[in-house]
Amino acid sequence: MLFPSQLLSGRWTAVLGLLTAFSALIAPAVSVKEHDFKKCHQSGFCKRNRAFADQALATSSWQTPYHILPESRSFQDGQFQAVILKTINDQGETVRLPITVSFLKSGTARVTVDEEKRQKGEIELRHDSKARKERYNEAEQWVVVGGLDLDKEAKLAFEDKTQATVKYGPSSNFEAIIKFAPFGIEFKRDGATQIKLNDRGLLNMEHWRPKIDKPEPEKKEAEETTTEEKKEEEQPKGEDESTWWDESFGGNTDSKPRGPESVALDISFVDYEHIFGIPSHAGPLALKETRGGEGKYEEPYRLYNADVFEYILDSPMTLYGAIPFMQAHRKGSSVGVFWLNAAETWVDITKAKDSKNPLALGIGAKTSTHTHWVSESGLLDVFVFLGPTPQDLAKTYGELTGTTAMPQEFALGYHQCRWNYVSDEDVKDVDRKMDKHHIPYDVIWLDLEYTDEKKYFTWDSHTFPDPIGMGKQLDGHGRKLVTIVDPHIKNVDGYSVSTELKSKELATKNKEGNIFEGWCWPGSSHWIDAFNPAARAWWASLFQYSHYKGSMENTWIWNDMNEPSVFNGPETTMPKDNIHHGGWEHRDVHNLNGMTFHNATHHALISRKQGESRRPFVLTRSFFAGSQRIGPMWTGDNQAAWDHLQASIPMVLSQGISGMPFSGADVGGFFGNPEKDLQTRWYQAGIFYPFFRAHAHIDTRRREPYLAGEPYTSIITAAIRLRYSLLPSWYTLFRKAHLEGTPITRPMFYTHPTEEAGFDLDDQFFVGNTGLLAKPVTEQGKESVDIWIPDDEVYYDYFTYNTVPTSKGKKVTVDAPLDKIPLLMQGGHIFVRRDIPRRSSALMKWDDYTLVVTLPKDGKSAEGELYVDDGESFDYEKGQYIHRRFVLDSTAKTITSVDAEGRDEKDIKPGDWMKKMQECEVGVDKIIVVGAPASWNKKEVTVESDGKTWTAEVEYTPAEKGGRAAFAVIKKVGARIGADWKISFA
Ligand code: NBV
Repeated sequence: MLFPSQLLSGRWTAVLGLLTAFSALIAPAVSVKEHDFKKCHQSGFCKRNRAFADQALATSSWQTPYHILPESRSFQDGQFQAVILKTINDQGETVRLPITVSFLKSGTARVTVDEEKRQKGEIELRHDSKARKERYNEAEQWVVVGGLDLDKEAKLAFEDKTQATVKYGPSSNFEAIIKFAPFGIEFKRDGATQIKLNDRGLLNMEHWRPKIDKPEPEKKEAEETTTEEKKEEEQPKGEDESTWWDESFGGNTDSKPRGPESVALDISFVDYEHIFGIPSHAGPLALKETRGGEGKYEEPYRLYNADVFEYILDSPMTLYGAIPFMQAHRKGSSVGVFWLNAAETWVDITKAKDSKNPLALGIGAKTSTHTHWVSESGLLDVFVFLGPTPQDLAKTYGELTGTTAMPQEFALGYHQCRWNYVSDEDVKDVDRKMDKHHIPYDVIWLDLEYTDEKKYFTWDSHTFPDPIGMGKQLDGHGRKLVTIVDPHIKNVDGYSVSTELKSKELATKNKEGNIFEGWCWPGSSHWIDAFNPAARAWWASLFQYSHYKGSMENTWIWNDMNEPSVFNGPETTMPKDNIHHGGWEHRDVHNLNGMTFHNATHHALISRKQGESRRPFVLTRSFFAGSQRIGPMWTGDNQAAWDHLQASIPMVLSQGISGMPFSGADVGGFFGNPEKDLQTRWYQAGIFYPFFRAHAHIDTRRREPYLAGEPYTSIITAAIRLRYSLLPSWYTLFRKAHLEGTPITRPMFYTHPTEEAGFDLDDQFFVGNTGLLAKPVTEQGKESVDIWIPDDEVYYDYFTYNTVPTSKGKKVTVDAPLDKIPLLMQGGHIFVRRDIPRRSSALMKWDDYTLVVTLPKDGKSAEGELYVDDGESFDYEKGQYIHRRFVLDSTAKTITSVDAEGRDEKDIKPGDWMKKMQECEVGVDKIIVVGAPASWNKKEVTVESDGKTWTAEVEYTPAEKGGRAAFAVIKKVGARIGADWKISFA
């Protein structure tokens, strides 16, 4: 039988590829062609599992066909093992599914279920497939970096033939009740049920079975039936086999050599109404229900990394990256799950009032959320986190999958990008103009067109004849260049990268085991298989300065299209029956693909030159759980529209609570030309994205900030400068994210987990623990915003020091004309700035600091911290950093700075950077105390540090009635930032 894809001759595939690429360039469409991407009913396994769920939920006597064989169970060293039997027919035939429940020291529990037959390779593959027989069991190797130590203290508290109860976790207050028949697991914390697995009986592991060929149905003459129509007709009475053995979509056929193998499970969050996570989707932070109804989605959330051209908003459609981590939250409690599976995955969400007492008719009943997870293949591997705080979840999930890589400091500056800066002269001109207009920036980016015909590692010699000259000019002000390098390699003779990729056999293969060929920007292309260690080593060699001519120490990389995007592939990606290193089908690893490529580039940059050891910078479009260890992501091809600006905020917040906070959206919008007010407002929001980059499509008008004209250019410049002045605080927050897995911009439910009115808010956020509360304007013509106040603390306006008339749980209206960013300071904090505007972050390296102290309502104390290191090397791993803790104590009448980790400066052998910090006496220039009481109305304060005592001048400005708070400025403090110091204001 010929599949449609085989019917297309090479020439036609080429034309098709070109057409797709071309239409991508010129298409004026406003939104994605939704029909290019599957809906659940077009994805065989999703449809089957939804149907299975429908049947189960409609049958009152429904019993899951899975039970644990009691005599197979064992419990040792924090691990419960047994065999689940799945009854597969009326004759009582069963298949064996080994289950392991691991209780980890971190308090996390892990449930893994495999299929014995596939595990042992006792299955037959169809179509002479070269694929592996097992269920994919290597996701862990890519994703999990720690936290797997077993909790040997976990105790089997009870067991009989029907169930086993294990007590585990901190002070043994967690409990897992493993029920044997029907199979299910209930997780409790302090005696109360939090999470239930298979409570609704939707567990479904499609076991292996041989294909039984049925006689061909009689052909209707004269009528041409399409493959899809044929499938519908073939519908059997019992199970829907129509997509078991092959499946077509959009003219591509997936050969499915292993037959049906999906894995599905229902996970219920008992008494939890708010659910967050599973990015990336363009929708609200709090996930919606997906089974239809007003204001709800009809489709499950989909996780299948894809190049979704002109994506739509408020949709559960898949996007470029996937993190299958979900968090449930209710007043004072957070729990979560992590579904470790890299295959195509769908998640249905419904909410229901559960009444423990059926006679209560729902009165007093609490809402629970029921989720249904379905993946196409692989193991069932789910981690259960019992919290109880959002911080606990961030920590335990971070222990497993890793935390944000500590970025170089420049990466937190402003990135100037467009598709494309057309020549090296153009780049140099933009660089000069940014300086002329006093607009700070750190990085300028080159998109596709810098290459010679999209051959990465080459330069177009007409337009970029002197990349080194260009790089040097940028370096003159400490600036960097980022070039795009994608995973598709042009299939052309005479291009050494392509020749080597082929001769060394390092590319992804097609189902026949030959090199896979598809279409992307360069035309006919091959894809590096970054799952292969040899491919990664080779990839690294390509980035050596001696090979990547024209790159230099300040060149960094952007990985785009790594979902991977294949123009003529199914759903614009790779065929699922392609084969990767180790014989794994693409279907098994699809969502990991982008991360493996990102990872390969990251390692390539570490080893560019012997002896050079700097933290790499690689931006990725596609990502998976664990990508945070490598570098930032951005939200892809958004549009220059107000609703896209709005959508960017929940998207970035969602990344943050899902362990990958280093994220941002294209400032200004990728497609289209933003009006000046939109562009301005976008910058005012963009300065709060952890990754702050402006970008634009090739067809858009030039829009560097200095082109906006007045008043826009000045307003944008002020916003960018605000970002730069706060860089010390941003960097400190990245350090926290690196150590503790914490989000950088934080939604209200995270910072105020007991304030229910804040759980649905996703348009305002705190900047880490600085106390800065921002609510960017995202609506056209809006000149004020209503900020919801989560607590009883005092709030000051960032710019005017006005005390904002707030009250807990109420909204306060804050004026926000175009030149004003709605930004409040919560009382009780000390945050750090550098106030001298410079051209780039590198030029601020030796500048003094400003401390801003916001007195709390009770006037008693304020606290904050600063982390600083050389901003580029790995020396911080050897203790070469300064980490201070600042405290204002009104009773003692002091402001102090001590080492936040109790280290003594004298005990740290200073390296070059620390020496220079000491020699240059980089110190505290001024301290602004906002809300300072009248007792601050004095001429001077005493400063003690480094064994000396001196005085510093104080300027006090009294409060204005009903408006500005009083504030004091301690001038020329003069204490070194790395030293202990004490200011007495008695
Ligand atoms: O490389 C060109 C673009 C890039 O500018 C954009 O940021 C990516 O998301 N790329 C996608 C490919 C084509 C987009 C139409």
